[in-house]
Amino acid sequence: MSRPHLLTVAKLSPLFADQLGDAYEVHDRLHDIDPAAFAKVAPLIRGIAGSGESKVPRTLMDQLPALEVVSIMGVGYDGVDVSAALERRIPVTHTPGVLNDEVADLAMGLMLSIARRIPQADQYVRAGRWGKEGNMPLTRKVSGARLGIVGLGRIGQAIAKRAEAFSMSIAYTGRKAQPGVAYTYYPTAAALAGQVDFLVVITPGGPGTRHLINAEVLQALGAKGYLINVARGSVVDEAALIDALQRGVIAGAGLDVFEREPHPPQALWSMDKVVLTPHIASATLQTRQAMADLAAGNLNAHFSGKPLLSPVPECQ
Ligand code: NAP
Ligand code: 8YV
Repeated sequence: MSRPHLLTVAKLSPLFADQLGDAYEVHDRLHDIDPAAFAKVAPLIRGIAGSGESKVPRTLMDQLPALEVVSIMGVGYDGVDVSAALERRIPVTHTPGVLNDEVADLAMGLMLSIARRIPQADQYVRAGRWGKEGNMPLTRKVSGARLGIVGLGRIGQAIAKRAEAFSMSIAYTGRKAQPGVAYTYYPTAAALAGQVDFLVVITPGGPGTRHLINAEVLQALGAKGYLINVARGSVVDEAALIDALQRGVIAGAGLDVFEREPHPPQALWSMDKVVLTPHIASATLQTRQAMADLAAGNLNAHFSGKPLLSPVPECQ
């Protein structure tokens, strides 16, 4: 039997791509690279493989009459038009759970980095300033501080667990209070921001959360408050954030995600009160392997007629 044809919509991690090579006929980003060649194979494409940042719009799916499944190597799938997929009963899968620890670890790392000025301290030593200028100025304590989590889901809860070990007080916001959760619930991000020292954002992206963190929320967080974003760039109004940082409305920010990746605004590059990482929250060998195995496992399950391992909630 011929191998199913797949279209990749991102430069896939080799950990994922290498698992597809033997079992599938893979057309690597052909729609972007060679539209004429893509037009010829489009009727054969039965699956799409992508990453959490990938775009799978209706216009692409419309060109693929034989499409049966979309597998995303990432828990976020805000780039996929799930409604369009559902109309054609095309299941969409993602990789929830296996990256919770990793993303939570980076959130804590960004919190410690921005408050304790770890990147700046490293530079201070390397530039020989310790010997010449003496000790660095004092920084901000993280243990025991007040943490606010915007989006207490799988990853948000893993962050809370770590924060408990740091003796932090924990509060959260979401669209509703969660039954059985002891942390204090605030109905809006602004109400939460007003009560915390560190505000960590870990919701999905997409239209439902676009610019959830806006000028009003940053104002509420205040001049001693820090913002950490490990969710999606779209969740924070970046122009409002830059303005708030420039005017001292908030103390600083630790950012792993940006509105236009991989091109974060230059205004942030030279700022001393930010720590910037290039969307690396899940990027360890161990976690990316687990994500790749799950993403490939979903395709393999589909094409061997078995139940999908991790369809997105809308497809369950
Ligand atoms: P999850 O378990 O679905 O949790 C998402 C949380 O967000 C839920 O608690 C949900 O609570 C809340 N939420 C959803 N819509 C909201 C809204 N409009 N306003 C406020 N809260 C809202 O997802 P997860 O597995 O923790 O992953 C969360 C997100 O993290 C992913 O979707 C992805 O975008 C991001 N992520 C980023 C990286 C990275 O590399 N930086 C890595 C992995 C994941 P309610 O339903 O109660 O509102
Ligand atoms: C990765 C992510 O950047 O899981 C997500 O939603 O944003 C990240 O884990 C990516 O999707 C890896 O393919």
